[in-house]
Amino acid sequence: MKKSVSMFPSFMFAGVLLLGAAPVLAQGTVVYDSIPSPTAPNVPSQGFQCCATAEIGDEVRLEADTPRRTGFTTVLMSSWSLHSNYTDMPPAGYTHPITLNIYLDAASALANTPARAVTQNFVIPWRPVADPTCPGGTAWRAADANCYNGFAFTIAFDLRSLNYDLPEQFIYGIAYNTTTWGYAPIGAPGPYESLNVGLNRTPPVAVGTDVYPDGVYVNYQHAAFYADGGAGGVGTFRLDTGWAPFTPAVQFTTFALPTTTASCKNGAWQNLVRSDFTSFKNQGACVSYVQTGK
Ligand SMILES: [Ca+2]
Repeated sequence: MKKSVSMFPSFMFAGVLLLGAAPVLAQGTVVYDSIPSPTAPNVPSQGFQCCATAEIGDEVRLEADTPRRTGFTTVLMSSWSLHSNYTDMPPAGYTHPITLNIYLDAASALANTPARAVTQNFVIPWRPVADPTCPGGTAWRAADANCYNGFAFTIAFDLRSLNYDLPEQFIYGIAYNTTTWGYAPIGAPGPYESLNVGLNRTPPVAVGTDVYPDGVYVNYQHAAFYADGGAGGVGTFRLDTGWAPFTPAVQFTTFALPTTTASCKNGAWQNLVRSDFTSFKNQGACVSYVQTGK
């Protein structure tokens, strides 16, 4: 089923409306969603530095009869780094580049030739300080009273400027570098050694389809980490098995542009946008955009 999501806090919309000048950016349609809801203070995750990982993702099929123009891709991450170990870095977190790759099929994933790739710098939050009352004294205590060693948070890739229509089915990958792993290892220690990609362990996914419920796409640089012991290749982005019930936790949102005046009708204008992703005030504005491009 479809659901809409607001990408911006409501106070931002309020500010826009008060100013009256800036355009209101549209909401998107969620076309694939494996992020657990609600999300716990921390979630199971795939470590990159620990586990010789360069990229992890999945093959997904988008919800039928939904828009295809790229909007946002949100990825659930888990940070295990303490600010106290990196006091020369900002209290709000450290900045790390992370890449989202979109591959058309298994062959292009294997060849690492994505149809589209977006790299953004994200501020990675530190995990909260240890609570001595937690067992072992290293974990932090969350509002749910439980103790966690990692901190779950999301990053959002903005894919709108790609002006790209996603295929019905594709393979996505999340890639970043760590001290000794990744496509271009950094070669120096840093907090990215404790940055993981979050996993959902409660299938099936909420929106869209996980094509291989027991598999993920992953690039390990150690043969033994693959279920087949590396028989299918090592250091390539390919399908690995034995992952059930875990699946990477991501959400894709998309937009649609009106193509005919009829496509604006019966309330449909509310789910359409201009090519600059501004939304329509009413059906008439949508019809006018189709007719005049304005
Ligand atoms: Ca899967």
